[in-house]
Amino acid sequence: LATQTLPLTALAAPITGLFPDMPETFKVDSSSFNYVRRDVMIPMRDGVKLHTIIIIPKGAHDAGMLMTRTPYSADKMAARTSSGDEASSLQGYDNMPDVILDGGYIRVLQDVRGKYESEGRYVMNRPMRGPLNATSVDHSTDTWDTIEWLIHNVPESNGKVGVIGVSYDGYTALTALVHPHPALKVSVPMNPMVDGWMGDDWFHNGAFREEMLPYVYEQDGTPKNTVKWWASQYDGYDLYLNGVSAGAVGKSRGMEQIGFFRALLAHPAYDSFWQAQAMDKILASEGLKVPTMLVHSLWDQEDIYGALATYYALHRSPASSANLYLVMGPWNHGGEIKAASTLGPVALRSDTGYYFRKNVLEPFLAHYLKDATTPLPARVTRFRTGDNVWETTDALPPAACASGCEALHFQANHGLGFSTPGSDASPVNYVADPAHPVPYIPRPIRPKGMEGSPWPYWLATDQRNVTARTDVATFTSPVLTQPVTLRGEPLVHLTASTTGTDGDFVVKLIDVYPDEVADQREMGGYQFMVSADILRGRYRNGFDKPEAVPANTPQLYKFPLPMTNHTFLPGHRIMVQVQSSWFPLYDRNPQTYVDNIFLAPADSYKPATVSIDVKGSWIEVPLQK
Ligand code: PG9
Repeated sequence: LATQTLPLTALAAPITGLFPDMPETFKVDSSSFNYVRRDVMIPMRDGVKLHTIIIIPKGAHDAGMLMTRTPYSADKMAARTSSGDEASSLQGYDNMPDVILDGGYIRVLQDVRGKYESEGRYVMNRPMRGPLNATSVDHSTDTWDTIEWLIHNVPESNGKVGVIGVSYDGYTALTALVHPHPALKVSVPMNPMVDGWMGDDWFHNGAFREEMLPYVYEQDGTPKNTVKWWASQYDGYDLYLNGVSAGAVGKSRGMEQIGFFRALLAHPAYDSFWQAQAMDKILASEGLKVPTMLVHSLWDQEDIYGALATYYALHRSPASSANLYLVMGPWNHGGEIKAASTLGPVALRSDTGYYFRKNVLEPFLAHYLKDATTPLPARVTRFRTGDNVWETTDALPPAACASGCEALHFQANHGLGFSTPGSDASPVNYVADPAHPVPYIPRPIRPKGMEGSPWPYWLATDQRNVTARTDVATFTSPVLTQPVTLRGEPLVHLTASTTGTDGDFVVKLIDVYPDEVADQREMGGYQFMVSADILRGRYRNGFDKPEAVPANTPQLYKFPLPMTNHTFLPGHRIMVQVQSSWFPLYDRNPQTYVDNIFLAPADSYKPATVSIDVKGSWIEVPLQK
């Protein structure tokens, strides 16, 4: 009450009693800290200033700079300053304190334009300047302008900059490679978002990842994610089922206000909007001029497509491949920067995250940012699951089983094997009912970011939770007597008909553990998915040209599955499952052809009988002989 009557000038004067209390700005006394933190606003070429945090080990000189550009708050990434020790200030998302501290790097964290403390307007995936972006700025110019500022304003540095980051921040590490600044010496895109339509965050082969709606809502609704998604049901299965289509769910929450949501609805197919912003295509035409280590997680639940698509796109050119390195490990999204001796319940027998950081990433960064005499790692370093070993090689096998693969045939009586099926192999049928879609994880479904969500490791979920469903077709090999190693991208050749006029096909390659596993009893009979994906049937003849499926007419559904590097051990069995929904991660296909599934009316969702031609279906697998 007293405050209301005091004149403002009185605030500065010493007053006894309750007032004044809180200082207008509290200054942290950091003189005893072992690092110096600078918060700066770096001007870009169009005048917009980007908030940048620079963390410098005390006494540093001639140090390399390691930068991450992020839409997830630079402040949060450097938030844990409670101990005055630099290790503590680098605990946030995307930091690898061991690599950064042991390397003595200057850490640079920047809010991308329009997010958190940076000026400007945010665009979800801001396309590069060109047909989709008529402005003078994009992530590549913002990176260039930032590096230009850093090399002139951080006297403790040696003028060499590396960019590094996971996911969105891996995407910004890729955009830095377009017309790169000469001081950019190295880039490490980890699990980067590369092509949102083909197989990363927004769609997979045309099926929309409906559970990304909350991410779009929060990330693109306000600069600081202050407006939070609201759930109308605890179980995501009910929420999205009641909402009918993904478009209707978004509209019910006012998402038409968000430009990116409108763009999703306007571009359900792989048209020029998606093609022109795919970073693998952009970099293939740009050429790779900066040494780059792509990091891929074999169980990446968010961006399983991008790193390898970029690898294959660049590897074709000798000039680009001279700068190209790849690591693939047994990780989920971002698992490589954490302790990783397990993948969900699957034991890996050693800390694979630490191994990667110490033996592969550290020397790579040191070579380019500190000391060129540090030996470089192999061109490709990869982990093989099953027998759990690291291996190195010069190059990956050809993409999508382009050569050297063998057919793993569907067989009679739900069998699976390398010999061609006998004439007794009759079709396998199931009824796919959009009113009861197959859940991708056990219900209640707690999606990404929600308390208790199994999202980070869902790709390693035990598939027994759906095997008994009558709308999941299962084919299983006899018990293996020899190890079977698959190394590459399997290619599905599924021949099936449907009574509907559209439909989705999910194909899963599964390692079935023996009935009993002596040293890990809970793994007895576990059905461990090693590679799986979905194809929206309307795109079977071209991703840019949706076509109705002719009812009751066998069609070929041919599509690659994600990279695998796995040994099925003796005593295990190989299993393939086919189903027509993976809900609510992917929106439901109404199974009646409509122009735009985002807007499918409730009465278009109809059950359909799917008939798999067993004799005409197999998976080409990259079998190591
Ligand atoms: N996978 C997340 C993402 C990247 C790009 C666009 C949308 C989402 C991420 O983890 O950053």
